[in-house]
Amino acid sequence: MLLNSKICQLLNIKYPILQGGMAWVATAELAAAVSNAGGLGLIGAGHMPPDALKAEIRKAKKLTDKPFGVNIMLMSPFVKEVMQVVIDERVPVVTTGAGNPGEYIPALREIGAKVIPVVASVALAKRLERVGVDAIIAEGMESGGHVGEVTTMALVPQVVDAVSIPVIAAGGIGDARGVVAALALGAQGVQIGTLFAASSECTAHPKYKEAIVKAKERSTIVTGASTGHPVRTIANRLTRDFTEMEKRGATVEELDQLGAGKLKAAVRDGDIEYGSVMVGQVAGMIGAIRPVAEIMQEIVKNIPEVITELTKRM
Ligand code: TUI
Repeated sequence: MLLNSKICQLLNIKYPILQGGMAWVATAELAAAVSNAGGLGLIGAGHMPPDALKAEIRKAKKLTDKPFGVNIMLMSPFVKEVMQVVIDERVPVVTTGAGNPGEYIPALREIGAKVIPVVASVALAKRLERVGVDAIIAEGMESGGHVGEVTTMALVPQVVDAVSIPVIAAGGIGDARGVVAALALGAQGVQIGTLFAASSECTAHPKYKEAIVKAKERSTIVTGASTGHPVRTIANRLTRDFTEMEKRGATVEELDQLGAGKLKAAVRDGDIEYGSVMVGQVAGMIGAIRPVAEIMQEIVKNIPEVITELTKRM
């Protein structure tokens, strides 16, 4: 009953569990696996050129007959072209990150795509509700990758109170306890990234996935605040160099130069020492690489048990 949320009806899915649209990590294989398991899989467009995204969408269409979406990273140099690809391919759900998608919303709504921006603040959530988005993903700073400054615990209820469209909680959710907590905060659904990145179907380099399994709760660090694009990654040689350069007052250009290509190096080439190993703080509670269906079933099975345990304590 609890799982029969507004998000399931809006997106035509069984469970209100979205997979984060992680650049380089969230390929067609992962997205299709999550959609086949009853959630909403997303392809992370990241900095993909339009042709590569089109190929990835076509691959996902072959791997699942369920709805799936595309996450568009608004800092991408190809943002306009990749928006056109999702429109041409009639992708049913578009999530956006790292910016304000306002100007693209009319075109996406015209093809009937559901538009769900990721926000890190109440102000942007309110602005986007007025422009006509279908739901909001409120993402706390526990997340991996590009993060805001407010935790999930504090952000989600404030966004829930500020808008009347459904809110999906993201950041710091790694099992059924996290899902129930998000629902308690008023969210209608959750978005989960790091846990799905550590799945068998995720095509990321085995060393990247092992880094998630090995991580503890304090293994990640946020760097890049001085560039205006703070990013959470596993602390390693790259973050040490980055922090040193930030302390020495390096320019944004120098810092961007240091970060260029480092996410791909970590995720695709397995360079976890000098790559940008973007993962969330929940990495500390992930103990094994498991199939997506098993991860999903365990969460769904444990939700009523978590709630029962809670009510016993009342
Ligand atoms: O976008 C993400 N997470 C990401 S994007 C990414 S790729 C990247 N690579 C190198 C440097 C930076 C990013 C890796 N992880 N999450 C969604 C998200 N969006 N979190 C925070 C925001 C956000 C932040 C500021 C959204 C809007 C915003 O301000 C826009 C405005 O106009 O107010």
